Amino acid sequence: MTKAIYNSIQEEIQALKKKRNAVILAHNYQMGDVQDIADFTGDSLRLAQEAKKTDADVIVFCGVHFMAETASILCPDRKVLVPDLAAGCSLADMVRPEDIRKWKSEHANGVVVCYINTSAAVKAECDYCCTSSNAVKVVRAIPEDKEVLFVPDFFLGTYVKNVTGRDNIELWRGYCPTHMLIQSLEIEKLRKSHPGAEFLMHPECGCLTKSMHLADKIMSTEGMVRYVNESSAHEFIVATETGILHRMQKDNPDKTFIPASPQSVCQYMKMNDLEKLVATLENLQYEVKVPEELAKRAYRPIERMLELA
Ligand code: CIZ
Repeated sequence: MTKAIYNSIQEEIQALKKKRNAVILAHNYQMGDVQDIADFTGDSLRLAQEAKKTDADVIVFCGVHFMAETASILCPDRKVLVPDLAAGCSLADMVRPEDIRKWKSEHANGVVVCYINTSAAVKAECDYCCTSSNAVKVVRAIPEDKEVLFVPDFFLGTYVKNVTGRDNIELWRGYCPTHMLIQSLEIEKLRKSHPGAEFLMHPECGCLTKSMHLADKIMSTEGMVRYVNESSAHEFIVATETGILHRMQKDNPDKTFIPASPQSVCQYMKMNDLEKLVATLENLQYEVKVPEELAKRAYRPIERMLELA
């Protein structure tokens, strides 16, 4: 059989997508050309919700491993594929299921809230899941007399503690190395050199503990994207992984977006590319399938979050 000839790799991906009845989901931190070919771009929660709604037989998740696991948990009857199995998450790797079991055994009154950046095996040990857009809401829903064990992101946990004013929150000491690069000194300089710019900060940022007061808004990536579309400001300092600037700039060509730290590039997010996407669709590789028993347990904290959100 002769191989079809395409004018561009994008055309080839579109043809393969049709052949496989696939949907392509891309996280806000993906490379621009991967975001552009995707059917939906968003944060992990929005993408998982799109996965749940889709009629497609195949879900290609361009993001990192825990995100594909979440899609597999929510859509057990679909084939969930990732272009590169090595695209992991350093933050998610900072806590293991046995750590949670030990933590719980030391806090009999504790309720464990895990950030979505955790493995399915960790989620299965937790009571509630949350994202950066609903962490405050999730924690507020937990009775005041219960101790909250927040895992794994120390900075997001600190933000939640600050906003809710709750003292009984224990924080795991995990962090995202990419967001850790965003530090207060750079922020202070940028605020001075761009006095008219609005400053948007992601709650995973390393500067959060010192410079929370400097932010106009502290938001998830999806919150930021929505916000810049609606704001009347023309200039924004954006403190998160730089991949998000692609979507912001595309939706708002007349506005200026300044990365708080141009070095804040997640090496794992950038492992997916168009060539790998072709191989994914051609060979139906690489499948991420959370085993049924584990998926059932990991679904509970996600379901609680979705009910609240
Ligand atoms: O939930 C996500 O996708 C992450 C990791 C961050 C965010 O704020 O969107």
